[in-house]
Amino acid sequence: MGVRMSSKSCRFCSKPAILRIRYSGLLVCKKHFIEYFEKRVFRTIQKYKMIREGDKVLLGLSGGKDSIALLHIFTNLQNTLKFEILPLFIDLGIQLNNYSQVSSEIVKRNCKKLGLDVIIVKIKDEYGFSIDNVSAKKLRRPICSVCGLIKRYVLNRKTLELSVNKVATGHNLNDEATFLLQNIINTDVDLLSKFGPIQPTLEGLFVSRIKPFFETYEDDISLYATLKNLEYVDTTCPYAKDASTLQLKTIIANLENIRPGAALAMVKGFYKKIKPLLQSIREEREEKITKCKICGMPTSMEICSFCRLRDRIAKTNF
Ligand code: Q46
Ligand code: ZN
Ligand code: ZN
Repeated sequence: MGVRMSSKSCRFCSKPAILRIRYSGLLVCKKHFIEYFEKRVFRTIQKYKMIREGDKVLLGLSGGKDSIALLHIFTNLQNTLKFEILPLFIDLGIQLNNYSQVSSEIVKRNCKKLGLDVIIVKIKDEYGFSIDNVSAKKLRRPICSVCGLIKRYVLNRKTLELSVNKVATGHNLNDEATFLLQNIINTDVDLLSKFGPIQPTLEGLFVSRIKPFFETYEDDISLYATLKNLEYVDTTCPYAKDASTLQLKTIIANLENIRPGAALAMVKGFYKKIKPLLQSIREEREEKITKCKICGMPTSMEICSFCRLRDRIAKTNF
C-alpha cells in the first residue's frame, strides 16, 4: 500500500490525500483510493482471465475482511462481468469467543444487505464433528492443517452439488508470499508447482479456483474495508495463535518494511519465471487422481484424506 499522508492534496481532486500509493507514488484521497483499489482488483481478474460471462462462482466467506471485501467487489462487478455469485459460509463450530456464531451472523448481514442468499454448511450437522471436537482430540496434525483440509473438502463437495464452475477465495498477496516462504522452507515442489492466481478445471474432479486478491496487499484490503465501512469479523480465530504461518506472515511484513514491494515482486516473479520450470518437472510424474471409495471425491489414494480423518475422529468418543 502506501504511506499515510496529511497535508497534501489528492492527485485527482482537491481533497486532502490520505495516502501515497506505493507503486505509482500517487497521492490519493478516500474516494480515489477506493477507485484505485477496485480498478486494481478488476485488472487482476481480467489479466488472469478469472471470470467469464455466464460463470457460476462459489465464493467462500469466512467473515474476515478479505472475503467480505471480495463479496462487495464481486457484487459491484456482477453486471459488468455477467456472472453469478453463490456465497458460502462454512460453520466450523468454534465456540470459544462465540467465534463461529459471530462470523456467521456477520456473513449473513453482509449477504442480506447485498440481496444475496448465503449457503451455510455446519460441519457438525453434516459430518458429526466440529473444529472444537477435533482440537479436543489432540490429533498429531496441527489444528489449522486439519481445518484447512476440512474447508477444502467442503468447498469441493459444494462445487459438485451446486454445479458451479469456479470457486473464489479471498487469499491476498501476503497469504501468497507466506505460502511461498513456507513451501520453500519445506522444499515442497508439488505445492510450489501448483502456485498461482488460478487453478485450472480438472474435468469431473475439481473446478477452477480463483484468487482475485493475488496481487493485492493485505493492508490495502484493510484500508478499503475501513473506508467502505464494511462489517467484518475483526477478531482472530482462537486457534490462530497456534498457527506457525502467523510467524511467517510477520517475516513477510518485516521484509516489506525493509524493502517495499518485495512481496509483490516475489509472488509475481515466482509465478512468471519459476513456476513454469517446476511445472514441467511435475508433469513428468503427474499423480493419478481417482475417486475416493467412501465418498466419491477426488483423491490420489484409495480413501481420501477427509474420510481417513473422519474415521480417526469417529474412533474416539468426545
Ligand atoms: S479458522 Fe481454521 Fe483458520 Fe481457525 S482453526 Fe486455524 S485454519 S485459524 S484461517
Ligand atoms: Zn481525490
Ligand atoms: Zn472420501
